[in-house]
Amino acid sequence: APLIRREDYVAPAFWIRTVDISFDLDPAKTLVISKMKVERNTAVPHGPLRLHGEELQLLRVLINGESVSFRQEGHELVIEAAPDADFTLEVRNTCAPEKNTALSGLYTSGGSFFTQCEAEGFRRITYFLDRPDVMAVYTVTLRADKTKYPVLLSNGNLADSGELDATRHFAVWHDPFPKPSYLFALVAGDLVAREQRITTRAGRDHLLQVFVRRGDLEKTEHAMNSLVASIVWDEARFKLPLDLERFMIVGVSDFNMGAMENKGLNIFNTSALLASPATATDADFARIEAIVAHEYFHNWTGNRVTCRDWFQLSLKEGLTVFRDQEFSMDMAAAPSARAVCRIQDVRQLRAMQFPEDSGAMAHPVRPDSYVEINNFYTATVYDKGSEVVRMYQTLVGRAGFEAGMKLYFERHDGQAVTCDDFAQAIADANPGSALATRLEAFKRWYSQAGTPHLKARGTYDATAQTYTLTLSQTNPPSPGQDSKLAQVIPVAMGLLSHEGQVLPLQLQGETEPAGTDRVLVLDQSAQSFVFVNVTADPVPSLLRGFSAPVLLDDGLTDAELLVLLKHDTDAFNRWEAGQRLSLNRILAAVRSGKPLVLDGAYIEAMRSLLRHPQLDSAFKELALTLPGEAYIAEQLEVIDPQAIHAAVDAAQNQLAHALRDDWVAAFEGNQVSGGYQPDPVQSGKRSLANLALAMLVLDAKRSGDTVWPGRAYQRFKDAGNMTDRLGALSALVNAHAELAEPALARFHQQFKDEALVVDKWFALQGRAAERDGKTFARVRQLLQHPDFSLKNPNRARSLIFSLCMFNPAAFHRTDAAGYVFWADQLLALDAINPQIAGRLARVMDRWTKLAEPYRSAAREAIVRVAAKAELSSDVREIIERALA
Ligand code: BAL
Ligand code: ZN
Repeated sequence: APLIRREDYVAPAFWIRTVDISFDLDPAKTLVISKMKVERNTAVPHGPLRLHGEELQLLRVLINGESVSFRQEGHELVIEAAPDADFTLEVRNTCAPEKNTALSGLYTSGGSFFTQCEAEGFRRITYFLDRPDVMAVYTVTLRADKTKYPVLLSNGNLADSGELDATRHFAVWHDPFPKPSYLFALVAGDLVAREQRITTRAGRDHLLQVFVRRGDLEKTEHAMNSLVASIVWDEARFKLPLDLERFMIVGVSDFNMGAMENKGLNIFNTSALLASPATATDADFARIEAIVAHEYFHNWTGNRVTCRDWFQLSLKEGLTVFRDQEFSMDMAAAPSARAVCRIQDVRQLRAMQFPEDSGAMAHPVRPDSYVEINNFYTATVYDKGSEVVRMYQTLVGRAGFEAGMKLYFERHDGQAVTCDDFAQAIADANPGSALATRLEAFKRWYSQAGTPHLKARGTYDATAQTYTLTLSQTNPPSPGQDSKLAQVIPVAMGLLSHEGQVLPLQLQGETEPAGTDRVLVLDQSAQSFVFVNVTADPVPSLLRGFSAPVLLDDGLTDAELLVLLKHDTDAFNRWEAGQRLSLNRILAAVRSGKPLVLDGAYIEAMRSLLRHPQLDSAFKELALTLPGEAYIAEQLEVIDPQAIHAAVDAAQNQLAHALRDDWVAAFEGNQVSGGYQPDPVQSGKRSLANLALAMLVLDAKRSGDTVWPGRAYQRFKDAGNMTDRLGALSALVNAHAELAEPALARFHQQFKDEALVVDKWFALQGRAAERDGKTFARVRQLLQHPDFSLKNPNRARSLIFSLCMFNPAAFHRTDAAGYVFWADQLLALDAINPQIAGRLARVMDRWTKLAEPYRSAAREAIVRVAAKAELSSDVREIIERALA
């Protein structure tokens, strides 16, 4: 497959204005008839009409009702003799939905039909100009057996429906909004719907529907509530209303992504849709709320204004992630709960995006080239993209950002545009702002890959009462980018005295202090900021709220970090100070090769956090959770996954032991009474109680005590909700307690008919803390379990990805068995579903940084995969980049 370059973009030679498409739905062979109104694009050189098509059987091609000569070149249908005047094009073809295990295009799942067209799935349905800058108005006719497929859905509004004969029926859907083909969707099946009617602020009535399989209806209440909340929020915050009479969500259990924002007909992975207290955890409830919101928000950021080409993917994804993160924070409401949201988002960024940004697949937020666009639905495009949008807001303020969004829609509604268009709109709405005056430099966030390293050093002059803060940045090279320019880095900050008092912030040249919290903008490789009238040697609190996606070295001592941990007014930095104290100790142990021994000062700091009378339980849980092993690895030049794990394990065990009585108090003090609610207060208590229980069971393993494992087993059995049940089960499993086995067996027996819970059962075992190779051995055994299948993406992820991606200590083995396992599963998966296989291939992104013997063994496994002739282009691209 060829490399596609951003700079080679040319507008299409033809526009398709309307599509009248019909489907005679049959799992083995579906007939598709597509009639299009086509116009030549006179703005580009005259050329043939080239339509994309893959895995299709072509039956006929007509232009203006007459047959026309054409040829097939690879995945293109080429018509040389297309007229200059507007014409109608009719294409007939068939496709085979039941054979479609790639889950891209039209496929069957559980006896129903579903589609997934982003990014390039529509070409697996019919021949088309399958690119996002070709936008058409669609009318869709579905014909199918009425008993097997009583529900027939597509985008937009239902225009007609009825019987065809004794066994078949039809429906006609019309979507008035021109859209790119990637937003097309259809669903046909035996589904039931939860319905709600709403009237928006604008006074319009809408029908909201959530379609699922019979039996799942009661698990859709949370999704429906989340949808209503999303609609209300987008109208209030950004003045963006729902624009369709009907808004539908459909759940499907075989799905590559979390969900898809098809216009008016969102299709969801059931894992991102279905929740009941008995089957879903608090984290699931939060994730569902965020994803329902995300897909809904795409209706404006993605659908009304879409991407000109796939290099601009972050235009819609970074922006929409930012919007869903803001929504989740606003839903959490209380300041402390907002901080918890932010901490969780940053933890995710550090765990997934930072390693990506320093590995073989490092790419800018707006990539320059790709072979397979599916490989670029990445943490960089999504999560770093969101951080870039957040920096706009930090630089122009919240009101300025809202004004920028308004201008963006005024200019571009109905268009397919670029990241530059977005940047220009935000800047133009904020003339003279810190953004507008540095716009070109700011846009380096789109073009330069890699995580900037920000260094901060301060000096206090007691006589002059000045504090000079010097900020500097380095931007390490990444594949294809050897040297880089300085980034524009907004550094939100404050100063505290060593006693914890907040100090006023007055920069040299200012006549009075400008508050106690401000944003410095670093736009050079180094800059000094001089604060005046500083009455005490300050402790700087930098990058508050994680105001830029960088790695910060502030050189603070333990004593200074302890000041921030106790007193910082910024909850994020308070958490960060605790993480840094932990990180410093773990890194020292890993670097020295000596066993980790936690010191008294650290233990006491953690104890006072845990005992703190005012801090929220949710915050305590985050503060007492050690940094992730992937993030720890990012701080090291050479990665020894076993050494990292040993240090984390030692820290965990010592915290468990030293704070034992405090963990007992935390467990007992965080029991929830009353009915289950997935709100911040209840879920915070459950998360801290679960952490405390895990610590107590871990410490019991060391001491041989049987009381806490027994209590955990009891709690597991009696739990009134999945969060508590899974928490107790994972405490037993991760500590390798004897009761883990009967608990796992009982859990499976109890939930064997709940696919999403069986996924949790596999995932828990795949992620279980490694001890003596037991976890790895168990995962290998579980491959043979009758419930395991590589065909269902959720199931494949639950076992294979859990081990390879989220369990470094079980995966990186001195005998290389983990890598052999990876290569075997990757090749098996690639033959079924290249997109999912492409994700699994990413596990080896960072192999060059591994210590021996891991490095050589990893290389051998990668080379074995590369030697396979019939790899998908998805996996081939990742593997070639890894070996480059
Ligand atoms: N557009 C693909 C799924 C999502 O990001 O919403
Ligand atoms: Zn999205």
